[in-house]
Amino acid sequence: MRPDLSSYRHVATGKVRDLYAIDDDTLLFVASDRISAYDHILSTPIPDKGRILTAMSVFFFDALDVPNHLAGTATDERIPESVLGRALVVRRLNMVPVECVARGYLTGSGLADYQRTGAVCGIELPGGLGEADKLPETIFTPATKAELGDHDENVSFEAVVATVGEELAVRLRDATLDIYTRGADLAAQRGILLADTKFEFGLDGDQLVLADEVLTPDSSRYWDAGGYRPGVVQPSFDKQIVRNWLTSPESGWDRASDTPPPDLPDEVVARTRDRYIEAYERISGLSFADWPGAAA
Ligand code: Q0N
Repeated sequence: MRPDLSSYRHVATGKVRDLYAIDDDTLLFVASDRISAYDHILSTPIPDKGRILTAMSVFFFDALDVPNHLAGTATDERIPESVLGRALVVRRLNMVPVECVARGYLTGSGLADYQRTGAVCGIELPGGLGEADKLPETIFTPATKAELGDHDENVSFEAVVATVGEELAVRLRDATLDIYTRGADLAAQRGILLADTKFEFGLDGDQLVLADEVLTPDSSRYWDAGGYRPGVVQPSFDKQIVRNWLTSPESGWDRASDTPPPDLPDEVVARTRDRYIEAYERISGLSFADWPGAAA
């Protein structure tokens, strides 16, 4: 008999994920079906998104050769039936307060910083780079949670050294670049580019442990390699259908306004769900139908 989710104390909430305490050493990490776009959490969930992203995280945790926070299988008996397939039992760690980002391509806040300063997180880049260009080498571009608002702030490697010390800063950078490279190689074999990605690490004593979700479309920018055209903003592999609809006259929504986005039409929901499944199945080579927790 699986426990009810209400038997666990809620310990942290993200925009689309939640953490519960199982015991002193163990947490339940739960991914929801919520989706964000243009800095809004949409009112319409994407059915199975939480299960698909959980399946992707588990695929990559298994494929990567680094210690991770998983402390049970996807069918662990401590997982409540109500969240089966979208929850994982994880080891409680001392989280390192650094968002560990690796970038292989220039876009988003990295491009904005480059255009302003010629550098990203203090790393000087060659001149003449533009939107979506591949970088000469993968760079470590750490960020910290902003004091106000929800946008992370890019910081220099020296700022990370000041926060966690040189030894740990170097381990974070090395692990981040290694894991990005492994993830990008796996995706590239399936025709998908990993533009950039964010990792969170924790410590278990002296051991550096990969935590949070890994290499999911929520923590990463995935682009279809077949449509890659440097110079313009690349369509997001997973969210482009939602973005296109929200910014079309059809939605009636003004992105610049303070109003929340409208409910998504069923067709946009269904096509977006299919994109998440396609991303999982293409990258992993596995079938989502085999993942636990499907409605009976
Ligand atoms: C932890 N966050 C930030 C889920 C994700 N293994 C762990 N041990 C201790 N703390 C954390 C983890 C993990 N992962 C990670 N906060 C606490 C991101 N959260 C926000 C809420 O939902």
